Amino acid sequence: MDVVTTLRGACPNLEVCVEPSTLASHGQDWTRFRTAAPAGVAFPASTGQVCELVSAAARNGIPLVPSGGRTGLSGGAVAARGEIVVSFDRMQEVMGFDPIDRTVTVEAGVVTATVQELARQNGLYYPVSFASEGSSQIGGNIATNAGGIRVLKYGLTRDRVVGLKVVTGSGQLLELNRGLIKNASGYDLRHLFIGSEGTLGLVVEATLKLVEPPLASRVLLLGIGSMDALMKVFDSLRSALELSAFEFFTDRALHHVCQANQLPNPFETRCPLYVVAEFDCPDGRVEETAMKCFEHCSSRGWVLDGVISQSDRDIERLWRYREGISESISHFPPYKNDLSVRVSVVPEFLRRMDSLVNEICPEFEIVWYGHIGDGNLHMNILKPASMTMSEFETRSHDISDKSYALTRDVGGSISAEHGIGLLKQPWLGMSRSVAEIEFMQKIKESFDPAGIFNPGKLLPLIETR
Ligand code: 2HG
Ligand code: ZN
Repeated sequence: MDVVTTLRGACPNLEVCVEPSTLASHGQDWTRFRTAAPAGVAFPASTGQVCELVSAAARNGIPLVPSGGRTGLSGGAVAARGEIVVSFDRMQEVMGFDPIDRTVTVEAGVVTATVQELARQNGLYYPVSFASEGSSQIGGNIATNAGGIRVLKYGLTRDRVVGLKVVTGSGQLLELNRGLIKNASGYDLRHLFIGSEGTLGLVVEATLKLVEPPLASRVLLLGIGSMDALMKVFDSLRSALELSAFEFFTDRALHHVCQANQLPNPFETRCPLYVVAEFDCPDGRVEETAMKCFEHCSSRGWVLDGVISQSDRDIERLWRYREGISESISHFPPYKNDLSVRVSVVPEFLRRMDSLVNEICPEFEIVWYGHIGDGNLHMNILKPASMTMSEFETRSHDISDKSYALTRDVGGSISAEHGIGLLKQPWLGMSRSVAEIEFMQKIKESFDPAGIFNPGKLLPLIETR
């Protein structure tokens, strides 16, 4: 019997769709290197239905691919091997807001921007923010421990999750931490699920901690001459101001974002590097400090040109130079790398990585941007128009072998915030030791004994059928 018929028989009330257009849309995320080929897409409408679905899948050895807003960039939500996709599109309820605890409890399918808006309506702030927040879902954010642009001040998704409900591989519901701030009662299983990329269980509900909103903020867009200068600017700004973001991009990135969005060049002269820095600016005194800092950096020759926002519209306009980059190059398509190193290592790492890629594939264009204040660099290698996808993928894999070895040698990670997923799986050993991977496998076995959750993602594929 095929898996869809088996599942429909075991869970008669569960919606399982086999429409070709739904299979194509829900079997894919934003990665463009695999073709979607799921057997069906399940749309559970409640936690109870998720439990039922998972126990039926475990009994029958049916692989499940959890799927949120499908904005991932590592293939974590790609179903290319006849799996059942589990969509949370019908689990989008806001369960509650607690003004004393300052938490919001939501089902896994609630969109990130909805949580931000809910916080705003209640005079609070949900600081996890990134370009795809308008469609990414909380369950997916938790599965990848999403970061984004304000990690510098507010931390990652992990730092916001105070409670979690997950369904494990036997269909059992676990309620983890229950919104507590302090809980010294043993292993904090919640943190195992955060960043587990859907390999240990399905997140069905989360309680998220909100924070006090910044009173007001300002954004600086700066043109900078070199990486060393950029690090000095970072140091000056963070000593003087309460920075909430410190992002960088190169001249090539600026070229693409301007072209795709018809944006004017921000300055008369082109600069090798650009920074978008946001800081809390509650009063004129802070603004004065920012101006002094800017003058100091300019007088040292670290900053070549710059502009400061004067209004909320300006803030939005300046952020577009950074936030629009990923989309502006998506049609090439790019071979994406989401690397992290200690901040102190960034200039040397960038130099070495640039010359390594140029040596192996001089014809490839590299576009760098990212959350440099956290040491998180997005290295995007663009496919030359004349090259086939399969040749591009092979050549990019050659680059990965060497670039990830370099990342390992400087003590970095091959994934900072996008996850290992399917695309980076062959190189997991570049960031994790053999012993670590063995422990990860044992942890997976204990939560998912039938091996049904996202097989082949993060950890190597073990055939179950
Ligand atoms: C960003 O920071 C996103 O813009 C996407 O994480 C990164 O496109 C990328 O490589
Ligand atoms: Zn990013």
